[in-house]
Amino acid sequence: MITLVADIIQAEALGTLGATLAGGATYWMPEQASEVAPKIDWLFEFINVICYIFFGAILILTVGFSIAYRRRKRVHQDKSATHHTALEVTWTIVPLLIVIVMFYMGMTGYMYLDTVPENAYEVRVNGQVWSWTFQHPNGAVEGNQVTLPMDRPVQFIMTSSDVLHAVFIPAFRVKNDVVPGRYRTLWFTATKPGEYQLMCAEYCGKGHSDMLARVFVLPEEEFQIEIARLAQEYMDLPTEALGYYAADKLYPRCASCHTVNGDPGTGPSFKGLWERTQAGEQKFTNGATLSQLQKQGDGFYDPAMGGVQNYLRESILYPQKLINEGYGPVMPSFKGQLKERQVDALIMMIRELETYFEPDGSFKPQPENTTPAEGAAGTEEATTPKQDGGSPEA
Ligand code: HEC
Ligand SMILES: [Cu+2]
Repeated sequence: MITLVADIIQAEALGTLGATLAGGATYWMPEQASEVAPKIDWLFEFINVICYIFFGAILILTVGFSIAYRRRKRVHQDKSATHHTALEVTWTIVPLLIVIVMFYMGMTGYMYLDTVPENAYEVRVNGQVWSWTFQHPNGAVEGNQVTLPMDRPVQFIMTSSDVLHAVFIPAFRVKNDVVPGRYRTLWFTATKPGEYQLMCAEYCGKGHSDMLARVFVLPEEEFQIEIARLAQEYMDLPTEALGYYAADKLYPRCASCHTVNGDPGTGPSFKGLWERTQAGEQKFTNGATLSQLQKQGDGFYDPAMGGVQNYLRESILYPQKLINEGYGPVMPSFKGQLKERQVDALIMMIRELETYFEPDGSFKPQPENTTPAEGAAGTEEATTPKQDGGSPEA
């Protein structure tokens, strides 16, 4: 206990005096990686230190008075004074001034964060259970990761496909809600190259704690190269690499609901999905079965006429059309979130699941010869798809 208090005092002294731990982090706060971070930390410390001063002063006076005026024989027991105007004015005016300073600093900071600079780099952010999509002005789309320029204001224009989410990037000290049916914005200027954590800060259901994204900040020149590469990423891939691309880059956005090892999740496992669809085994909440649908109409679902691909593509883009029996209508639509070629890539992955995943569901790395030309930062580390389907109850 005593060492803990000593630690806090020491760390607090470090943080407060401006001496910092690695990367501008203080005892309380993570690394400072945006232009507002030091300002926000300063205000936090200011309020913190005032709290310490008052805590100490009140504690000392309480203990001191308790001892000085405890019940004793020789103490005067006259009634105490009812007023002391000078004292009362002091203890009203001083805290009032302090609170006004806090309000002023908080309010100007809030206004500053609420006013987006005009030249900001705009990224469209979409939240859906339980993943993030980021769209760049040049058409590049990233899932659960976003590449951003350094030393330039960045604006997130955010919407949700389903429920309330919130974007929170602790190292940048910014956070804002993401609300279905309206746009919300958030802006910051990243000041250090590196990788940072973005998380959802609004409880949005079972997979909420998995709703994470990585933020890559690159110096301007590297950023320009990387963003151009990202826009072409899946277009340039040879067809045989598409399945790996899907397993590595796209499947993580399905992993909170669909496993690849056969375990049940919020949605049906992808294991055996191709075969089930070919055989028409799916039963839907409207009473139909897929094998019935395969025989009807213009052959849209007929496996002999590309019906398996049609069914899978439709399930990804219009998931509410047919709901599998035993599951809820909770899958978000990926229309607009995935490009056609990315949907193709996912279908290819589902078709040959064993090529891309071990039986236990872990990701099989891509053999060397299909690796696209060297990737820049942000693409080197493979995202290991979740193995448990993000379903803690299961
Ligand atoms: C929030 C959970 C959730 C996410 C995320 C999700 N799905 Fe689903 N998915 C479901 C549920 C629930 C069903 C079953 C109900 C239905 O048919 O809509 C389903 C059904 C499907 C089906 C039909 C399965 C069958 O057996 O007929 C396909 C294909 C599919 N999802 C693909 C995907 C792909 C690809 C992704 C990622 C890009 C994805 N889903 C992301 C919940 C999700
Ligand atoms: Cu969320």
